[in-house]
Amino acid sequence: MLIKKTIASDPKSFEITSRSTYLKRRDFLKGGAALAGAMMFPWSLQAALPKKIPNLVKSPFSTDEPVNKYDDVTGYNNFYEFGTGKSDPYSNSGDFKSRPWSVTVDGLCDKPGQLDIEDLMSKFQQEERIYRMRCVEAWSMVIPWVGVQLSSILNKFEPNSKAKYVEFTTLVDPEQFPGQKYPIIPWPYREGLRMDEAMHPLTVMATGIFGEELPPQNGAPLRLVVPWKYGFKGIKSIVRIRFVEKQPVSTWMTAGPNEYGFYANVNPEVDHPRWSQAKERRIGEFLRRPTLPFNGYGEEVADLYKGMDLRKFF
Ligand SMILES: Nc1nc2c(c(=O)[nH]1)N[C@H]1C(S)=C(S)[C@@H](COP(=O)(O)O)O[C@H]1N2
Ligand SMILES: [Mo]
Repeated sequence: MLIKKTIASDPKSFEITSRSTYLKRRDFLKGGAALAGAMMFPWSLQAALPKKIPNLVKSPFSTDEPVNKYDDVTGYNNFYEFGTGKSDPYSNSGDFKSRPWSVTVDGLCDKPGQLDIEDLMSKFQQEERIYRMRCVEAWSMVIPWVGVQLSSILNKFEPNSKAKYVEFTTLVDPEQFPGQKYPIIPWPYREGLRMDEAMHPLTVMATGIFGEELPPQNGAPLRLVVPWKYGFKGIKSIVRIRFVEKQPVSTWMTAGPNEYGFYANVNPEVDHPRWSQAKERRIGEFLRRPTLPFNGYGEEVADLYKGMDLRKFF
């Protein structure tokens, strides 16, 4: 397994550039609009400030590519529950409530139960992992995720030998998710992983970005990150995790079975029926770059698919 070491004191590009823009914007908020609002609604100031996650550990799994700007990571999103436009999730999620929050974990396991978000934040070591993300729409970003290795969560519930897959489900709440008032895709959003994919050390349950708790548009309070797969596998605002025997049917398989498969491994050789997957535009860059098999994580994960025809299992 190839692990790139990052040195803890390395100044990451977001600390130099976007971080400072972000802080400036926060100062502006503090001094201006939010303060005016806070005088009338004193509780609003606190809600506007993202919470820093304490005791972060830098993960050796990180890439050392420069990270994208905070404003792109939080302003250019796919989250159809808030609308289909790239800025809709930012614009429509201001009042989203991600507390209290718990996830039901059940199915083929010996200790079914609940995963409480406060327990996840306080009892599990939060790591920062800088991963590439590649969307099926042929753009990509590099994001400093904060999160917990998914396997360490799943193991607490003791999946049994019948469990072959894990199914994930997003919250249904049309009051908070205006997009759910329309049949854009079949709600709730669902995703799935094979057990070995779910247990792979690169697979993360993310709780934050840029050292702070996830903003709603990025999937608060917890979402999946599977860096070698297309972005749509990274299901947001999860409320249920279920161990199952049969391969789950994901939302996008239902919406377009010949366009989106279960595996969704980033593969420059298998085109989407309506466009090529050979290249990608890194948000913030002008020229497109060639897409790497498994999004550049092939050395770590290609073995999981040994002997499988990846054109058939796309
Ligand atoms: N519940 C839910 N999860 C979702 C989506 C969505 O519409 N609803 N969009 C997916 C897609 S297509 C992508 S590319 C990623 C985008 O994650 P980001 O906005 O944090 O970059 O979220 C994924 N998770
Ligand atoms: Mo996507």
